[in-house]
Amino acid sequence: LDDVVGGSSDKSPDAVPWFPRKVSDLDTFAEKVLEMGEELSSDHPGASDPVYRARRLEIVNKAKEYRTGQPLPRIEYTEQEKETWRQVYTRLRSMYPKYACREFLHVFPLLEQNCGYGPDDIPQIEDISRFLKDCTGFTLRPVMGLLTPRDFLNSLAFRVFHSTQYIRHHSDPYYTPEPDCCHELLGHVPLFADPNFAELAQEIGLASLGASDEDIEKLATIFWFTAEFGLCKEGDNVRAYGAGLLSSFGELEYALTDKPEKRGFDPSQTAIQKYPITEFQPVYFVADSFHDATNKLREFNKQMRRPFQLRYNPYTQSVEVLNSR
Ligand code: HBI
Ligand code: FE
Repeated sequence: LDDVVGGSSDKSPDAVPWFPRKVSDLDTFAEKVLEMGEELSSDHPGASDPVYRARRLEIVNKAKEYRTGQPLPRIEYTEQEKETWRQVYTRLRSMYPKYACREFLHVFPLLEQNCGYGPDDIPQIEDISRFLKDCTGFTLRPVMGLLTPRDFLNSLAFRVFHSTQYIRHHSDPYYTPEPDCCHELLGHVPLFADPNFAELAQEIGLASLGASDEDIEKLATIFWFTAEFGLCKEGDNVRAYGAGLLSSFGELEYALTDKPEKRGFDPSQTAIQKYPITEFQPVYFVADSFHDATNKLREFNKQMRRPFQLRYNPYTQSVEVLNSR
């Protein structure tokens, strides 16, 4: 079986890329970050601040050392970091009632009651992860920075979300060129507590295991237009559920005006839509519901070619490989 599925020595064009089979296999991603894990690119607002860089290193080193089963690192945040959080939290929190989807608005007060969400301090991922596990089985893992799209999506198959723990630079609280804890904890976390969204996210993850590079690109694009920039219908209204929107007041407001184009979520079209990464999106996709989006995605995934089938076993948090050639 291993000769065919996930064999790393096989370099033939239709060889199946290696993929994690069990949740502890995700430990192999701990030191594989794309950028800004230990370095900061020159256009990052914190790049020339040695104190910020040293602090980042301290936080990402804990992520580098973390292994499955250990308690998640607790970070004692500085007054300056808390102040940045306060500014972001306060401004976004006031917008949510008008712009966020109903699932997000249902969960947010529960995070305030159970996980230390509030303007005064940055919540700890250990507390959040326990809460999510109770809701949907999702857990968090610390990460040094950006993972490859393949690694990042693969972890969703196991209902694991990689979360950064550092915060953006204090000089510009309303801007970050990369995911930080404001984006993860305010944007992503609330939706992972919703059973229907959790299913959608896991479905993207399962489809990504052993997928071709071409299919990974499609799935990453689907992730972009759902989990990052997704809109959904609520009666006659449209609301936001994407984390990129829910962690950016500028784009959250803009997305729900009639300036951008809005199309219905349709995986075969959504998967090939081009998008800018440093500007507001010109096009958004609107889901009828998470359940409907999941059904459409399952249908779409059937046309992806993999020489095997997978079954997720939630008792062991592992995937079983079936019908391998
Ligand atoms: N890595 N840590 C991390 N967080 C993300 O949100 C993330 C990533 N790698 C790739 C990625 N997002 C997206 O570009 C999609 O390709 C999945
Ligand atoms: Fe994100």
